[in-house]
Amino acid sequence: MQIGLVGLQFSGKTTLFNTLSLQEYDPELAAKEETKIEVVKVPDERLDHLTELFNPKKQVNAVIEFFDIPGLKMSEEGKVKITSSFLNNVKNNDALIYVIRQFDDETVPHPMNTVDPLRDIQFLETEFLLHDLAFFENRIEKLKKDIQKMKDEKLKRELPLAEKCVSFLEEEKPLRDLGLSEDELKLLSGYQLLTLKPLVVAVNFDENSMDKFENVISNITQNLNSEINFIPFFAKIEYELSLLDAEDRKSFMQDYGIEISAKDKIIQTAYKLLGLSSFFTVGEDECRAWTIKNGYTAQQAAGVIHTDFFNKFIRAEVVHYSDYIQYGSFAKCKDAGVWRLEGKEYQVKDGDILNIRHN
Ligand SMILES: Nc1nc2c(ncn2[C@@H]2O[C@H](COP(=O)(O)OP(=O)(O)OP(=O)(O)O)[C@@H](O)[C@H]2O)c(=O)[nH]1
Ligand SMILES: [Mg+2]
Repeated sequence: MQIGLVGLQFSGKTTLFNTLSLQEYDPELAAKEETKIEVVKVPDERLDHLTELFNPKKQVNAVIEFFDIPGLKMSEEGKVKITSSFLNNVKNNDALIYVIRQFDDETVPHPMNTVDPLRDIQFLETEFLLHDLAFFENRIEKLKKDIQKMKDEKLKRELPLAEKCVSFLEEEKPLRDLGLSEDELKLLSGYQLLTLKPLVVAVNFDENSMDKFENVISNITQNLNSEINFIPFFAKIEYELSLLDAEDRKSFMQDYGIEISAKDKIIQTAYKLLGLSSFFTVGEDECRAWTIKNGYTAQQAAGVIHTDFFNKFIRAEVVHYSDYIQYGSFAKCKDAGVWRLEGKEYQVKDGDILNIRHN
């Protein structure tokens, strides 16, 4: 799973990225105009606990890939403009996080000169909307020609869908709010539409702007055409805290009134937003968390571990994490009747411990 950090120049993307990936902020590296990629472990206390119990050779957490994309700058004509390299970087992601600046700092220029989070969000939304609209205008023209040439049922179904998307975009609404069905989403899946990507807006506050928090968020929500998930965070403070050891970090977080770190908030929200959950495999060699989409069957989950497990699937042995913790061993789980053998259609639950039986 790939998540892109997107925004205007100097909004705090690299500072957040370094907080997520526990790297030191290097101003020279941060100034380079290239996308940086980091694989970030998904923290999971349940997995930590399983590792304590099984004492395996290694623990493997689920991971998310974060892409730190260079921000949009003021051009020579004195305007912030979207570029094709920026769009290409954005397209590749499964979900987007807009990193929006609320912090005030005269030494860090804002590319639009003033701090105005609502304007910055609307700027990105409008540009992405126009991108999707332009895509559909070309696509519809091509579809009409192709439908005349060949009698393709799929193309015929795509045309009204494309037209529906255009009407929605023309009302200045992002496609993620259109409530498309599974089938419709499948038809669009090859197109990397920007306003269809799940979105979180992370607003970067500083110590001085903390008390404006309620006002800022309500001003944004009242003026946007879309219901958006917000994550307020403090890039600079949280970056500094991420460099401390766990205990100091906890006590400083309490001092600042930060209940959940930006890292945990972002990962939790991403999981929820993308409809993801985790299952575990355990053993002497490794205890591991695997990421699946909600609703995956046991066979699909087996396929995440290995395609052979999908093809040669027989049954899954299943115990839920909470049952395992309650009873303390697989044998005791069997006695209690919470250890089950499930077939390929079984829907895996977040926190299931699986052992796949295969040929
Ligand atoms: N005062 C203050 N400075 C911040 C905050 N967040 C980031 N900065 C500073 O702003 C500057 C730019 O931060 P980056 O994280 O590199 O910004 P960016 O969004 O990655 O910028 P580009 O990659 O150029 O688009 C750095 O000097 C940061 O230390 C903040 O919350 N408060
Ligand atoms: Mg950066």
